[in-house]
Amino acid sequence: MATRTIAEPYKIKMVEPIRQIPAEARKRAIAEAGYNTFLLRSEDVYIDLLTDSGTSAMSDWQWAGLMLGDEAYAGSRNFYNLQKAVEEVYGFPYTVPTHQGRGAEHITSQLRIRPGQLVPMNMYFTTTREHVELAGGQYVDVILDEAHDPTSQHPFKGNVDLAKLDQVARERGAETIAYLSVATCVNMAGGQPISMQNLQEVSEWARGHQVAIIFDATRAVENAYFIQQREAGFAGKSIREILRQMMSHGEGCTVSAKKDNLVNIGGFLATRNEDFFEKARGMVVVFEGLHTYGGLAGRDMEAIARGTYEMCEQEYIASRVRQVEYLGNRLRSAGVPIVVPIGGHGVFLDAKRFLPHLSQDLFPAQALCAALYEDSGVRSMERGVVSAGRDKTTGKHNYPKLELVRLTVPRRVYTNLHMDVVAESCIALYQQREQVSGLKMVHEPEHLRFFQARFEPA
Ligand code: P61
Repeated sequence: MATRTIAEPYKIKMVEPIRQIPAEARKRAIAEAGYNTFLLRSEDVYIDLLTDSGTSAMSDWQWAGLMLGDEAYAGSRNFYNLQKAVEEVYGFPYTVPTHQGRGAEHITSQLRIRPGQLVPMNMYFTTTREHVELAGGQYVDVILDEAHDPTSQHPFKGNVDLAKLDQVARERGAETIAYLSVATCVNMAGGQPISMQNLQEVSEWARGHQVAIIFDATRAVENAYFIQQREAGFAGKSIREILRQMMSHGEGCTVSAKKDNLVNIGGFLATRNEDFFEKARGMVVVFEGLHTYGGLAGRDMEAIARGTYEMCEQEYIASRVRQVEYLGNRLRSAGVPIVVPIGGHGVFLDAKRFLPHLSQDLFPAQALCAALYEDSGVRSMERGVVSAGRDKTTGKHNYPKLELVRLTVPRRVYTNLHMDVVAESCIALYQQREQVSGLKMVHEPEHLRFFQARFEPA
C-alpha cells in the first residue's frame, strides 16, 4: 500500500487575504524598488518567501498569552515565564531578553571581543559578522569545504572543520580567539545542520584550548530535527532531549526568537556563565531596556515563552521541515538547480547554475530574485555577492562561492498549493533563463548593504 498522507498538525482559524497584482504593476513595482526585494511594499507581494523571520503564524495558545501580558516596567511575570521556558528547553539558567537576535549579538560581541581578536564561525551570518567587526574582531570561516559546494550531499554541511580550527590556533594562537560562534542549521549555507558528533568534537577542542562556545541557536530546533532523522542513535530521542544535549556543549547562546520560537518579534541571550550574565544585564539597560524586558512588551515575552515549548513538538517540526522538502523536491524533479540536501527553513536556488551566462559582477542572484517577482509576485531573498558585502580592509567585493536565491518558508503560514505556485514560477523562469539579464548597483549603503542597495538593468 502507498504511504498515507500526513497533514499539517493544525487547522486554520483566521486568514489574511493575499492577491497577485497584474504583470505590468509587478514590473513597475520591482523597478521602483531598485530591483531589490527588500524595498518592495508587502502589499505588492503575492507569496512572501523573503524570510521566515517574524513571519510565522502564532497558535491560539500564544495569542491567548498576549492577553496575559504583564506590562510592568520591572519584574513582569512574563519575563519569569520566558526565563523558565529557556532554562527548561535550552538548559541555560540565565536569560537576558532583547528586541531581536541582533540585540543579543551586539551585547555578546561588545562584551566578549577585544579589538584584533578572532571569532571563528561555521560560515558567516550578515548581522553576526557585522557585530563582530564593529567590536574590532575578525571573522574566520571554519565550516567544512562541502558547505560551500551546493551539490555536495553531505548530511551535515553545517559541521565545523577541526583542521581549520587547528590551523587558526597554530597560526594565530588560541589566545587570540575571543570565542567560537557555532551556528545551528547554518543559514547562509542553505539551512544546513551540524551533527551531534561534530558538536562533541568541537566542544572537546574548545575545552582543550580554553575557548568558549557561544551558539547562534536561532534555528537549533530545525537542527535537532535533522539530528533525530539523520544521525545514528538519535531516532528514539525527543527534540527537547536532543536540543538540551546540543546546548550542553556551549557556554551560552544568542537567539532570534523570530524563527524557531514562532513569534513576530523578540530575541534573547542565554548562558550558564554568571559573570557573563551580570555583564550582559548591565549592558542591556543601555541599549535595549531593563533586564526584565530588553525592549519587548510583556505580552511579547509570553508569546516567546509559549512558542519555546511549542517549537519542540514532534508533529509540528516534522510538518514544517516536510513542507520545505516538498517545495525542494518539486524543483529538483524539474531539474532546477538548488542547494542539496534541502535545508530546514528554505529552498535555495543556485543562481550560478541557473544563470550561467551572468558573471558574479552582474549580481545573478539579485537578478533572479527580481525576475521571479516579475514572473509571479513571489518574493525571495538574494544570498550571494550583494549579501557578502565588501572586505573591510581591501574594500573589494567579497565573492562568495555560493550565489543563491533563498525561498524561505514561514512557519504554519502557507499551504502546499502556495508551494506549487512558487515551484511553477521557478520552473517557468528556468525554461527561459537566457532572457534574464544582469544588474548594476547604483546605490550602496555602508553597512549591511543588501537591505537598501538599489540596482538598474546592466
Ligand atoms: C533571516 F537578510 N535572520 O534569515 P534578528 N542569526 C541568524 C539569523 O538568521 C538572523 C539573526 C541572527 C533573518 C533576518 C535577516 O541579512 C539579513 O532577529 C542565524 O533578525 O536580529 C536573522 O536576528 C539576526 C535577514 C537578518 C537578512 C539579516 O531572514
